[in-house]
Amino acid sequence: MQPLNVQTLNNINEFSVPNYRTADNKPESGIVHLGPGAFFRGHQAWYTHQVMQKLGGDWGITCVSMRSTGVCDALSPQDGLYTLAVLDAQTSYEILGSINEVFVAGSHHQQILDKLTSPACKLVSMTITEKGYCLNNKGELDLDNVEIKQDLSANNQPVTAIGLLVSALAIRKNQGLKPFTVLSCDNLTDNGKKLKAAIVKFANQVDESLALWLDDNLISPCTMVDSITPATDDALRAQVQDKLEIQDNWPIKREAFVQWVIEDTLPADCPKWSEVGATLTSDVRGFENAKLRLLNCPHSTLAYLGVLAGIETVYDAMQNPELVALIQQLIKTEIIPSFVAPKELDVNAYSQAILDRFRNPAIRHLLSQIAWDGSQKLPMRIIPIVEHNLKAGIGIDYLSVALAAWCLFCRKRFIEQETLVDPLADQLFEIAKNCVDDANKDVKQFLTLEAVFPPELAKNEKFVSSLTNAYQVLLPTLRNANALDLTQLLPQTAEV
Ligand code: CS2
Repeated sequence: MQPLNVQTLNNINEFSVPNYRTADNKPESGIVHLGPGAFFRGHQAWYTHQVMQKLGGDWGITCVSMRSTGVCDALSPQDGLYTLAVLDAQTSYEILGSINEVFVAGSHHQQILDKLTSPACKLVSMTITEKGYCLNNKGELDLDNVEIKQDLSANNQPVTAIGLLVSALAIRKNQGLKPFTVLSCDNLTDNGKKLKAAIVKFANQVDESLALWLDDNLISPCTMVDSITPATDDALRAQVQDKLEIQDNWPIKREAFVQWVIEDTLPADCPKWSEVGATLTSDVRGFENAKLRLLNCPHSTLAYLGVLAGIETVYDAMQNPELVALIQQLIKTEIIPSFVAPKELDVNAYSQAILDRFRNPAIRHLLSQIAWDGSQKLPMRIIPIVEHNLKAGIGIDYLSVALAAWCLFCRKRFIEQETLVDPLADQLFEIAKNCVDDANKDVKQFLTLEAVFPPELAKNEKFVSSLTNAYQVLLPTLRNANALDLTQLLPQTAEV
């Protein structure tokens, strides 16, 4: 089987290949991207590929993996090229060429710094997940974070994205260059604002004048990103090999639906993503709120309840009538009333379309993947709704079910001695160790975790009682996946 690379591109006949990459020519890297995971490769790298396909331009992407060497090892031998499989009624395939190269922070520090400080670099985007920003529960840079402390105290190579960005921006300032634009593409509310604030706060610890310069000059638009991107599996590798007759080390798959909303502060000297379907708007917050609340919140709810019930994928969970009824009640009675949607969004239709996406039989999206990093995700996608609803006198009982399911999910991982993928795994296992199967006592243990439950909320009687009740109802599932009985939580009239 021939390997995928720029030499073999010409041999791929039936499928779309990049028209801007040849054996002896590639666009310059106008973009550096931190965190080239599957989501980035299926989403932003695809938009940028579309831009270059249609309009050309020097928008090649230099990728930086902050830790793992996997993407670099897989894509370097194939000149950054990879296959995107779009899963719908029929699967379509295209080869994307927007990635020029992949570096690893620990091994290629000088190359990365050279790229970041080159005048050609106009934009640094990132998908580093919620934890990559090192924020505290107020959404501000956590100066007590061990890695932030490390980056602030030593002259070593930075290990955090924030540390790396500030070190490059400091050099740009000294060289009289403009700062690059920074673009957060993670599921955080006000992601651009939080990112800029974190960068300025870090810079302020290093050099006050740098912080002032960044405060005045750093452009950091907010964004909302959306496309369901399950992890690559061997079945996809085999499928790509079979269809394209080419060996691709790391193809990517995603659903056909794709959305990118970017704040209209994006400077002109950036790829024209709006020419290929991205939306530029002044109200990203409205879209972000809608997506975090109507997609990510139900996603996490399904993930934790589903894992407790021994269900593997989102599609499978959507075949369970009780789970679906619970999600529908959650959406209708607690999520939709919790926020003001942008004028152009029909919330009911949007929410229905999301549930239809969850039912896509072509997508095998593992609940255990969505369950990762709960301590980082819940404060973005569930806790703000609870806080809002308590103030506004709106229900919180279904939201509590999601949170109780998460607590029990952490305990389940502990009891079964399985890895808990979460930066707070040690703390969570310590809590799990102290649990005694008494809902009142166990919930109290979890509520001590300030990173997830702000102290005000942890003291709120209505919340504590709702969470305790949900925990009590779900407790039997901890040791018996068949024990999930949601009927007690659903109104008598709910359609199951
Ligand atoms: C999911 C998201 O893993 C998760 O937490 O909720 O990755 C979700 O699939 C994307 O945000 C969809 O755009």
